[in-house]
Amino acid sequence: MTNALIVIDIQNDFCPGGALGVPDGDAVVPRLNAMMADFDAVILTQDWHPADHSSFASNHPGKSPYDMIDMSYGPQVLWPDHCVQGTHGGAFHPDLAADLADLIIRKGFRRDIDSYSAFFENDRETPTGLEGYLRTRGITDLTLAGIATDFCVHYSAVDAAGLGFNVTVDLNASCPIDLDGSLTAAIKGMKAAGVRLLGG
Ligand code: VGL
Ligand code: ZN
Repeated sequence: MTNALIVIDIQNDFCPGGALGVPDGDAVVPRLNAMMADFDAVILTQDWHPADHSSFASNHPGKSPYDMIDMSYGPQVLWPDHCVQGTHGGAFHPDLAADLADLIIRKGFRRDIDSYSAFFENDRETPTGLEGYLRTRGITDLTLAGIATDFCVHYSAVDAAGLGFNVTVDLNASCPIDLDGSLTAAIKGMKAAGVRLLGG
């Protein structure tokens, strides 16, 4: 068994004071840092959008953050501008031990498609390449944690389980956005996909 810790989107914009700040988003950082030593590989994901990204409400006249729209690939939540490439909001939280990561995988960099999952973009078929990296390193077991439990952690975990990895999500090292019941739906979806849930 070879295991990896995948730390999802611990970026300033998802922490208190950030554009899409989740209450207590920064509280999981010490726990994540401590967990890193227990794994054969540490991977960080980074939400990384161009300023004209189609998931931003500001790029859809008349729309507000958290409205839903139909994209070519299905329904999409519109978000406040966040994690714009090269900005402070897109940078990792300064206390995250990012130097200990083997790989940083960026997602959401194509204007016309959002990407919650670390494995596939929101069309559910365009790969990020992470699967190939993990397989070529012989990694079989994944622990995922970070922000947001009900979006990027959830989608990444369900995809990883679907790809045949043994997947655990550590809820004590994760933080939700919790939009219209999204946390309850995410927990249900992860359980149904065979994801092991720790804590919570
Ligand atoms: C995320 C909303 C928009 C996340 C990313 O990291 O969960 N959520 N972009
Ligand atoms: Zn995003």
